[in-house]
Amino acid sequence: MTTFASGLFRVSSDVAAAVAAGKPVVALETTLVTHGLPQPDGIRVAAALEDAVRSHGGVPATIGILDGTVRIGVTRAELERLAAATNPVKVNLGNFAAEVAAGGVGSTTVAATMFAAWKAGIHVFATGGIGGVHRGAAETGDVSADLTALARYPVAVVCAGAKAILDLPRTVEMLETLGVPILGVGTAEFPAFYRRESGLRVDRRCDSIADVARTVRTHFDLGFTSGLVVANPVAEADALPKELHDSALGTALLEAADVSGRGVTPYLLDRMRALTGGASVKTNEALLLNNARVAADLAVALAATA
Ligand code: PSU
Ligand code: MN
Repeated sequence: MTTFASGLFRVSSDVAAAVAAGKPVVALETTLVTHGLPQPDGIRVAAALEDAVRSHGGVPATIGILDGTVRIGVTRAELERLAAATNPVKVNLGNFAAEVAAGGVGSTTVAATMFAAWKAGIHVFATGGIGGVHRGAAETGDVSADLTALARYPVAVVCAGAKAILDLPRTVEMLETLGVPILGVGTAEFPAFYRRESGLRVDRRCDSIADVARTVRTHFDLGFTSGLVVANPVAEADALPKELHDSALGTALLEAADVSGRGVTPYLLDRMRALTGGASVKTNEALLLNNARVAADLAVALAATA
């Protein structure tokens, strides 16, 4: 266990050793465990993501907040504490310090995980789908802090695009405004989480992991301090069928009219689960595993060229 001077960050010994040796490390978030998936799926998937990273030659660093410290590389027991916590706080950037100071149990979103990964010297991160500009944001102002973090922290985020529950055209516009490159893994189209297509473009289509790694390395070598979106579409066989997807999403969005703030994304994901008879959870799990494998391959490729 490595403890930063401040004592606020605790890095597990295997992650600290891997980072120090320049080995491939992949950060993983915990909000999908506590808020994105029902239990016991959340805890099971979290362990499966770590295994997927390992089987592709990477060292997983699952991140969360426990007992007033930021944990980088949580143990299985700590993961279970997170999953079992009654009301774990969903931590982004704005409530990060408050949650650490309060000493409670917090799960880290894409935004918070990017921040912690960067502090620990980790530059590759796998998640399901990033947050973005919500539908109706013109009235509510609800834009995910994930976009803020992408603009700020030099971490490549492997994801299946942004969640379809969002306003995807505005999310892509905002990424452009913030100067965050979007790389498509084997696709020229920005993926829409449960489905492969959105009709929106990416900045660069990469047809191999070596190509992704070269572009990510170039971004960092140029001196950019922002992150990148590595958009890896769900496999066709795992995608939600279009009709089921569109009808469930339409209903979920109508039902979510009265939900606001940090509850919106978990609410919509849970309604998608119920309205698709559990199929959305299977799709979510499949795309997460796919992203963990690609992130490990990317970390391996980056480590080889360091
Ligand atoms: N990807 C998933 N499931 C999730 C999330 C991502 O497959 O639950 C989480 C991430 O932690 C992301 C968060 O940061 O949803 C976005 O929440 P919000 O829209 O409130 O920023
Ligand atoms: Mn929000």
